[in-house]
Amino acid sequence: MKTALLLIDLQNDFCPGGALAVAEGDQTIAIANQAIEACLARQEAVIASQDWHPANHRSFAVNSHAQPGTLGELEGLPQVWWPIHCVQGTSGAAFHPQLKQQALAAVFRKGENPNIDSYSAFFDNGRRTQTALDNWLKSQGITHLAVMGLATDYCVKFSVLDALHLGYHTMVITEGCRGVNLQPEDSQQALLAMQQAGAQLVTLSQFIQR
Ligand code: VGL
Ligand code: ZN
Repeated sequence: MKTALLLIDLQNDFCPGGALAVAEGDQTIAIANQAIEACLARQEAVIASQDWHPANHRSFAVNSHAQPGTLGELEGLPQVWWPIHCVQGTSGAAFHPQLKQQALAAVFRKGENPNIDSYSAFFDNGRRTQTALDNWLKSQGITHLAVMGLATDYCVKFSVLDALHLGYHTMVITEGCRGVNLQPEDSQQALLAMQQAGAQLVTLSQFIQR
C-alpha cells in the first residue's frame, strides 16, 4: 500500500477575512503542517486541490442574479449560490501563507469551467469531466488517501465520496476540517455520510502514529 495526503482548498478566501470565510478555517493550517511533516518523514506524497474560478463563474450569486447562500439550479444540478471567491490569480485564491507549500508534490485546480461547479478534487458536480488527480495517483501507485481541509460539507465531502467511489482507501483527518454550515449540522452530517460510505475518521495523532 502507498498513501498520499490530500489537502483540500486551504486557500485565503476560505479563511477568516476571506470572501467565503469558514469559521476557524485558518486553524486547519497548523494541522496540515503537522500532517505534512509526518508524511515527509515517511516519504509519502503530499498534494493539494485549489478552487480556481474564472470571474464569470456561474456559481457566483452575482453572475446568476441570486442571493448568496440560497439554492438554485445550474446546468440541471442543484447549486448553492456563492459569493465571488477563489478567482484565478487573486490573493483570495492563493494558499494560506502559513501552509508549507514547498512540500506539495502536485496541485490540482478545479472549478475552471464557468458553467458548472466542482466541489470534488476528482470530478465536477455532474461527474462530466475529471481533473488529473485520479490518473496522477494511479501513476504513482497510490492506493490510500488521507484527506483534510476546507470545507467539510462541500469540497472535503465530495472529494472523499469520489475517492471511495474510485476505490481508494480513504481516511479523513477530522481535526483538519472545518465547514461552511449553511445549516448548523451540515459538517457533522457530512462526516457521517463520509463514514457511512466507508471513510475512516481519524484524529491527527492517530494519523501520525498509524
Ligand atoms: C468550496 C464552496 C464553493 C469548498 C468551494 O472548497 O468547500 N465551497 N467552492
Ligand atoms: Zn468554489
